[in-house]
Formats: sequence, structure tokens, C-alpha cells
Amino acid sequence: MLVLVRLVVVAPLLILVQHRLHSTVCRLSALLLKNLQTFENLALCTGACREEVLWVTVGELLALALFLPLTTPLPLPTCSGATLASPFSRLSNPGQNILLFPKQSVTDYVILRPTVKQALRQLTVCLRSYTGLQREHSLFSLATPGKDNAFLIYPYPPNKISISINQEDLYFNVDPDVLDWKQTCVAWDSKTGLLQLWINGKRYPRRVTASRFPIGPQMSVILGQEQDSFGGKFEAGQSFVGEMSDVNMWDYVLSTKTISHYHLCKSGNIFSWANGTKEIRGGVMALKN
Ligand SMILES: [Ca+2]
Repeated sequence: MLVLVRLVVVAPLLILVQHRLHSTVCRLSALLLKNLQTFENLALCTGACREEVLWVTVGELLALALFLPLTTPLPLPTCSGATLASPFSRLSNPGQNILLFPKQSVTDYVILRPTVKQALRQLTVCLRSYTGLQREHSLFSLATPGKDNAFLIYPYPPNKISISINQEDLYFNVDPDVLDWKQTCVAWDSKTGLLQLWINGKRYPRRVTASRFPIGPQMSVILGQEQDSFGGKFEAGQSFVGEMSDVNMWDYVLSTKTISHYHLCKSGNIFSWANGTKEIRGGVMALKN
């Protein structure tokens, strides 16, 4: 009788448990491999973004522990909620603002107040923008007293962009625009003059500026308009019309690995989109995702 019970009840139970354990170990290995990318994200993320990645990972591990059938793979968690297929088409973290510049004007703009105590020997600026503009326009205008184009990001759609450093204009040929969110990053090092431009994580051929002067520390940073004097003298034909988000500034050069990462969600150390002061002028609207 005991043998029969063992054969009919215990043996199948043991086989089932073994199978489950084996299956779980396999899935755990697969999950860890899949999440190498996630952990890489984690290293780049801070604040709410970091929590989001952590919670999704914890959720997946809990699901495994409870033997939930994972017949379809869980989506790869990201900082922005974007899928890997179109990493730059989605928006920023939930709760962060998008600025809408609704019309061509000289009155709609946003002043940023970066924390800069000494002249910048290095600078990286990243931002996301979404516009249907087919004319030239300012994406990011940083003026210092006496230098209206101390650091200027100025696209000429569809496939050219000018970066100005201390009044020196350098032109980059870039891939033609598509009507979608676009991440633009520019980094400059005053010691070497090395100027780098990335659009959607792709770095274009690097340039070297003649200028080697540090920028600032006094500076006027404006989104939506192009300054021809310190804090003013705008032209409607250079204004930005569209949406902008995730403008961050660093007083050092970000690595290509960080910038080329699909889900850059690192906050700037001298201006952070999440926490920095943004002063809205005119008809600019702050919108949620
Ligand atoms: Ca100017």
C-alpha cells in the first residue's frame, strides 16, 4: 500500500517540484541575462527613474517566485517607458513637464537658471524636442555679457545644424529630420576645443573649435528664442515652435556610452530638468506627458 501511495502520489509530486525548480532556475537565468540591460539603466538612473526600474525588476522576480506562467516575455523595463524599438520617440519620466511653444513669436520663451559658480571649462547640454518647423530655429541659447552666442544649438532643417561656441559657428551635416521626438546632445571641452554632437544617440563627426575660453560664469539661458543680446533682442523667425523636454546641463563632458544609451535619464548637475528653476514667459504651456 505504501509503495502504491509513493508511486501514485509522492513520485509525481517530486517530479513536478523538480520540473518547477528546473524551470524556475532556467527562467531566472534568462531573466538575469535580460536584465543586464536593466541594471545598466539602473547605474545611469536616479530618483523616480531608479525606483521604476527597481520595482519592475522586483515585480518580475516575485512573479518567478510564485511560479506564475511566463508564456510571453515581460517587456524590458526602461526609464522612460519606451520600448527598445523606438527609444527616442517617447517622452520623459512620468511627472516631468513638457514645454509647449505654441506659436512663432518674440514673447514666448523660458528662462533656465543653472547653478554655475565658476566659468565652465566643459559643458554638456542634452534636450529632447518635437517640432514640425522647416525653418531655422534656436533649440538652446546661452548668452554671456558681450557674447550672445556663447553656446547656441541652432538647427537648419532638414539636415544641417549649427553649434556656436563663444561666437564661433560650426556646422554639422546630419541625417534628415523626421517628425518625431529627437534627443540632441552637445558637449564641448575648452581645453582641447573638442566639440561633439549626438542626435538620437548617434555621434556625428567631431569638430574642434578655435575658441578655448571657458564660458561664464554669468550666463543667460533661454529656450524658445535666440538671444542677440544678453537676455533679449529676439527675432520671431528664429523662435522655436513645438514641444521640448528633458533639458539638462552638466559642467563636464558626458561619455559617449552614457549619451548613446537608449534611455538617457541622467539629471544635469548644473541644471536638472526635474528640479531646476524654469521661468515661463508669454504663451508657453507646461504640460504633463
Ligand atoms: Ca544670437
